[in-house]
Amino acid sequence: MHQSKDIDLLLIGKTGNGKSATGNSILMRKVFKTSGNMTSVTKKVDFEVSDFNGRIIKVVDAPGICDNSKEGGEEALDLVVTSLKYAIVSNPKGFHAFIIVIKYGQRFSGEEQTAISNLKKIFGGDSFKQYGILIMTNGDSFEDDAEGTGQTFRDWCREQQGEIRTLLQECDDRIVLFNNTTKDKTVMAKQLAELISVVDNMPTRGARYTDQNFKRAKEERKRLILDTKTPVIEQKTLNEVSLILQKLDTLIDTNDTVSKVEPLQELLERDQRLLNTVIIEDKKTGKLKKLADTVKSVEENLSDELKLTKAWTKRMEEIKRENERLRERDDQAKKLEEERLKLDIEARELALRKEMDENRRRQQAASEELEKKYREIKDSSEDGAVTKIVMGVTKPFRAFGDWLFG
Ligand SMILES: Nc1nc2c(ncn2[C@@H]2O[C@H](COP(=O)(O)OP(=O)(O)OP(=O)(O)O)[C@@H](O)[C@H]2O)c(=O)[nH]1
Ligand SMILES: [Mg+2]
Repeated sequence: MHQSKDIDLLLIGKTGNGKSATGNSILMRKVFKTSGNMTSVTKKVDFEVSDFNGRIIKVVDAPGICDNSKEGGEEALDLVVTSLKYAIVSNPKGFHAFIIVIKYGQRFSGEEQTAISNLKKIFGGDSFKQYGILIMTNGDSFEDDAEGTGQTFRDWCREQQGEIRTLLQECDDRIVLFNNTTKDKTVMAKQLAELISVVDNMPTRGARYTDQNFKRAKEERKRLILDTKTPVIEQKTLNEVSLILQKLDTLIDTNDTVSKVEPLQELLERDQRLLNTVIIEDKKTGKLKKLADTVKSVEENLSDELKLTKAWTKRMEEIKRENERLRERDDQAKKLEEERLKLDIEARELALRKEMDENRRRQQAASEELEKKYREIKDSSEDGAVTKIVMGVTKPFRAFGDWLFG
């Protein structure tokens, strides 16, 4: 047995099982708010202390754990984990025990089991074995049921089978029955004394569950949160993948390669963002690997299609450019030909003119020569000789000769 002056307790359990009411019973005063219906009441971590026979008892109350399969269970679990993390951090000395609150008269349902198993994962695999104490509320109902049967609570515990048996074993049979409705201080003190005795006889011998222990359970918590989130992430991711594939399908059917590039690029980026989210959510657990592989294969598909489309676009552009170049070349060739023709015509014109000029000059020279000879002949005025000469000159001048001597 180990008796420490202070006793620090953390209340945990499914919502509505009576954690806050139990906290009030332990502190022997009404400090925590309790609920009258099934909706959870405790939304944040709260603590109070009481002095019981010189022992300072601190009780930390926190939000209860709900059924994760229900809508919003994922956020509710996040809230519980955050709250419990806060409860641990804000009590640096640590806790002597977790008070796992269960309710008498309620079938130990799957929901209850999940709640317990999730709590165990939050604190770490062997945390209940070392630090767990069960408090069964609704002790008043038990008294009613047991009345006249002679059955004690211990007897009842021994008779239990199945999951509740497992839980009891897990907590090394540390269980106390609490009636939270009693106003009788003696009853209150008796049940509290019993609880303190269980705490004093824990095998941990006064050791506390601290932040260090909580940190060690980090991986388990990560997995638990992911387990709860996985179906939601899967659904969301697959919806997005389906939308991406639908768009890709319509794009593949489009013949206009140029107009496809941008939407394909956008789709690829959208898929890459999705892949990133899945990888982040996986938190290196490998749980979302299959999902990530699916998104990755879509990425590869998109990437291939984009590469092909880009290559086609490039080739199309090259052909277009080639055509333009050809057309330009045609235009240029035509221009050159025209230029050449023009030059040719001009050269021919020039040559023609030159020839004509030369002809003219030649004709002029011939005419002058003729004139000169005519003068000479005329001056010598010898008959017959003139005719002879005139008959020897060119034809055009023969007419002139004819006229002159005719
Ligand atoms: N009859 C009877 N009712 C109890 C007992 N303990 C708790 N209750 C009732 O059970 C209901 C839920 O109790 P709470 O203490 O609010 O439960 P909780 O676990 O703190 O719930 P959350 O804060 O929502 O997680 C309240 O109406 C309590 O009065 C008990 O021993 N006997
Ligand atoms: Mg409460």
